[in-house]
Amino acid sequence: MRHHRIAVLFVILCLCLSGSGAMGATVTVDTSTRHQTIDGFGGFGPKHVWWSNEAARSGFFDDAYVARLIDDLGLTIIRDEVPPMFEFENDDNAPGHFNWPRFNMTEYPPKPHKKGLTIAGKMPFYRAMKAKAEDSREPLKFISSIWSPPPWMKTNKSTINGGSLVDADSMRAELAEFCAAYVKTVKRESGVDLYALSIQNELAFVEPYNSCVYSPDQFAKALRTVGERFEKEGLATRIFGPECMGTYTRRDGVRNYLKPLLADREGAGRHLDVLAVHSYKDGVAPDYGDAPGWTAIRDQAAAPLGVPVWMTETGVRGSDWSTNGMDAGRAMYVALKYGNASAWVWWYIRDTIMANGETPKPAYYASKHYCRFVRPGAVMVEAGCEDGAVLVTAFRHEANGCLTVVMINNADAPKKVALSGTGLPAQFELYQSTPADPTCSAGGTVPASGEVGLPATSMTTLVAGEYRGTGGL
Ligand SMILES: [Ca+2]
Ligand SMILES: [Ca+2]
Repeated sequence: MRHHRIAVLFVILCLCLSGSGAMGATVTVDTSTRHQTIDGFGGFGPKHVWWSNEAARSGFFDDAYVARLIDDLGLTIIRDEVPPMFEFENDDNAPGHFNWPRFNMTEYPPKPHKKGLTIAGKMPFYRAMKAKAEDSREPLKFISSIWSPPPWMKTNKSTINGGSLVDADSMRAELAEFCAAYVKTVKRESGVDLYALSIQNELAFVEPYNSCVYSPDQFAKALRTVGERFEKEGLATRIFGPECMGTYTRRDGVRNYLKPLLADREGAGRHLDVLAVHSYKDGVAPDYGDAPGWTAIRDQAAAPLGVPVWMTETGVRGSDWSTNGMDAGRAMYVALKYGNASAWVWWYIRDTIMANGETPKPAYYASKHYCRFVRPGAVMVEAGCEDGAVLVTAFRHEANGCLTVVMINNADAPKKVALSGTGLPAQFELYQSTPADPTCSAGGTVPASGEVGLPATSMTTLVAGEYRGTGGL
């Protein structure tokens, strides 16, 4: 009887310990098994929306916003829209010849007060971001997407309500000239070498705002024409796309848009440098996807083309740490882990992960766990935890001598974990976000040989090595 009672007590004790997380699980990091190289993390736009009337008078950003993105969040990708009215009338009838005075720097003809929708209105923000990144010696990539070609190139003669690019080689050549002129103009006006350009945002959708619909074949033909023009001009700007919904099998998803590229890898397929998707259901409601969905995009589309995967637009859900923050962290984790994504780019930073460009939301801090501590050029290495509620990714940056381990405790109970792996540094800096303090707070240093406490519903980043001021643009 006594033995029986002791056995029962032992079982209860074990249950209590595992329930409280006191029995540690092991997080394994294998730096010798390498996956994708990180291009960066970031989002869209300045502090005030580009279509704001007020900001046209007072400016679209301030120094505090720019400094916060570069020095605090650690943003390394900033996305923008290519202004369609940059060529609101054809410069001339020769798409092979730039008639520069006819490209429109300052006007948005339907709405003259919308200065943020012009090249001249946008360039101060580009120059400020570039200068701040250089001053802080942080890497920064600028990327841009076309929401609509100029109206005269389209079937509906408008930038809004869908329509298509006129299906003719001559008009594809005009689109290619428009893209090349934009890249050259951004360089001339801001000094920025545009890292990547998308020839069409969410190309399956008719929207009441700037939009344009491409069939998969039309997309492939336009992509090829723009890609060949970039080669001819010697432009290093990569082309990312198709910025469709991040679903593999749906009609408006990756499979259909990639089909003509995979069937013509030496032609059109050669010009897609990055496979980019948006994590939405419909262009508005976030859909962060799941492990099989991301893996299908990676294995069946990106891998055969030999290109990286980017997520270039999505929003957030909820408002508190447990929803807004944890959702953002899990979304990035799934894309990184199962899609081997090399970039994650939010929609308008000012509203998506901040409030009015002033106050960070929990999703800002969840992003920071990756953004600040995983710099471009880092390679995701194999990592995992025997406890399925602990979601682990790890990144090794050789040039910076930096190892970053990001751990999400997805459970409602606290956990303790021990690190295991060869060549781990002696100690890490710890940064943590919890329901009580969702601000990615510094928590001192922890020895790699000890246990790390992961509070319930939390994110923890361990980092060793250089991750600030490691290089310019
Ligand atoms: Ca033209
Ligand atoms: Ca021309």
